[in-house]
Amino acid sequence: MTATDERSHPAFEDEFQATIDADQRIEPRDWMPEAYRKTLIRQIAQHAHSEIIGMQPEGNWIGRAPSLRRKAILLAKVQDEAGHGMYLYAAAETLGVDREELTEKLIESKQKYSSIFNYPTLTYADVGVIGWLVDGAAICNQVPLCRCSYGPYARAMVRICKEESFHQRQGYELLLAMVNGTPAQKAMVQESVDRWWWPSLMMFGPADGDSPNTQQSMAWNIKRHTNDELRQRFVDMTVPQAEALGVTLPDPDLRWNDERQAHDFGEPDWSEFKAVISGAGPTNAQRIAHRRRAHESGAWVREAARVYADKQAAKKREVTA
Ligand code: FAQ
Repeated sequence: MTATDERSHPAFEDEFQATIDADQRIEPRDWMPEAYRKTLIRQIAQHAHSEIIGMQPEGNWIGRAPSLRRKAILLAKVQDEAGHGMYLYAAAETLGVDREELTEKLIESKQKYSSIFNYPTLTYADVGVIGWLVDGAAICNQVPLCRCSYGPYARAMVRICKEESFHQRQGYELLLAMVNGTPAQKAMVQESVDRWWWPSLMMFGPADGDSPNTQQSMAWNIKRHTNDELRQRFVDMTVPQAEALGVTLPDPDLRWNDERQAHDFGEPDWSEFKAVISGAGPTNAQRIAHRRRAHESGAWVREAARVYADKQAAKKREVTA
């Protein structure tokens, strides 16, 4: 069945639902409910924007990396994030929007990006902690998205997740070097963990009871787990890693619960989360201003590419005329 097929709506809907029920993929050529398309555009655009804005906090340290090796690793990681943004914008474009339009919405603050990128990177330990915690949380959230019902998004996630694994490992390896370094380096790691722990937990989104989109997104097989399920998985995965590093996670309520076979942990400060996602976080204004400047200063490149493409098309027309 194609999007231009003239069969009646209920038939389209039945076929769509049968595809979802059979846990098969919806492809761009398939008919899909408008609300499904809109949900995907919202999530994929937010995800793409997060990758692009997410280049800024770590990009801040490229010129100050402590060695050539660290600089090469960091450069590669930040470039990967640009690549992830591109795959994701391309996936969104299969739903009938274009990248230019999405970028405009981002710089006009009409679309969101992840809350985590609205915190400053104050020390080099933040590079390691972002790799360990932020990429670790991203992996937890994104591995299930490789099984998302929308084909282009699911396929983009496969490659992205492979690269995120490298990102997480480079962060952990950097932290291992620092905690085995001088007492000042170890203290720097702990101070960074203290700042990033709670914002990392907030990456998974609001608690399930306050998440308006989860239920429908799960029914459509876009999301495969709830926000709280993934947050729990992240905590359980991270606690032994923190122990191996010799750092303390800043949560007095964090403890193993034998009955649940999982860790209990404290409640993130949801008022802070709400403030950050509504634009009042520590670096929201700076992040958007920087993105806007980059977009404006790239205008001539886009213009040149457009003129070149027009010239090529005109030449082709001359040849075939
Ligand atoms: N930040 O009903 P829900 C990365 C919004 S990539 C900002 O639960 P949903 C790689 C949500 O949009 C990180 N806003 O929503 C990297 C909704 O608002 P809306 C990005 C948030 O969509 C590492 C409202 O709250 N990852 O880190 C956040 O079902 C290092 C209600 O929430 C993705 O985007 C938040 N944390 O679940 C790059 C993964 N949480 O749109 C560089 C894909 C919620 O109705 C360096 N996305 N909101 O106005 C998802 O899995 C989902 O969209 C969730 C949110 C789980 C984020």
